[in-house]
Amino acid sequence: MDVPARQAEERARSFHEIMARRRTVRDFDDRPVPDGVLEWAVRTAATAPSGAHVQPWRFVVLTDPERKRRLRAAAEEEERAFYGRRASDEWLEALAPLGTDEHKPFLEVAPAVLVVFEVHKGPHTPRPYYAKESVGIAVGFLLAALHQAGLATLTHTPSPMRFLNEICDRPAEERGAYVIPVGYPAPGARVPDLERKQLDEVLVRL
Ligand code: IYR
Repeated sequence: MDVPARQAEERARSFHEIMARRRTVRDFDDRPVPDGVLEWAVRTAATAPSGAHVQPWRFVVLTDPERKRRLRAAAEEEERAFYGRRASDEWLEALAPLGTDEHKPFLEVAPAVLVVFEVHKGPHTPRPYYAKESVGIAVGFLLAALHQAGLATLTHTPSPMRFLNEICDRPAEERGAYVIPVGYPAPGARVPDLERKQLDEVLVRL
C-alpha cells in the first residue's frame, strides 16, 4: 500500500474531493471516449473483490451505432411499460425530482455504452457466490475509474434486461445487470439540484 500513516487522512480526503464531484449525467456529447480509457477502467473494475474469487462479471462495450440504436429501442419499450403501468405512484413520485421518463436518447448519443453482466453457472463458467454484490462492487470501481479519467456516466438499470443478451451476443448464463453510457457531458448539460447526506446522517460510531 505504501501510504505512510501521516499521509493517510490527506489521501482519503483528496480521493473524497474527486469523488464528491461525480454526478450522474443524462445529457451526453457525441465526442468519443479517448483511446484506452474504457480498457483501463474495466481493468480497475475487475480488481473488485468477489465471492470465492469467481470474478462473475462480463463487460461489453458498445460503440457501434446500430447496436446502440437497438439497445435504445428495446430499453425504451421496457421503460414505456414501467412509466405507463408497472411503476407505483409512490415510485414515480420518488423519481419526479430526477426528471426521468421513458425517453433514453443517451443510449444512442453517448459514444460508448458499457453493458455489465453477472456471469452465472454455465457450460464453461463456475457457480458464482454473491454475484450481485460482487458485480455491484465492480461497477462502483468502474464508475470511480471513469470519473477519475474525466468521463461522465449514467447508471441505467432497465428491467427486465433479458433483451441485453441478444443485443450484446451473450449466452444465457450471463445476466444483464447495468447499462452505463459513458462520455462527456453535452455543453450546457444540467443535473438535478441534489444534496448528499451529511456524515452524521450516514455514519454511526460506537
Ligand atoms: N429505470 C427507469 C426508472 C428509474 C428508476 C430509478 I430507482 C432511478 O433512480 C432512475 C430511473 C429509468 O431509467 O427511467
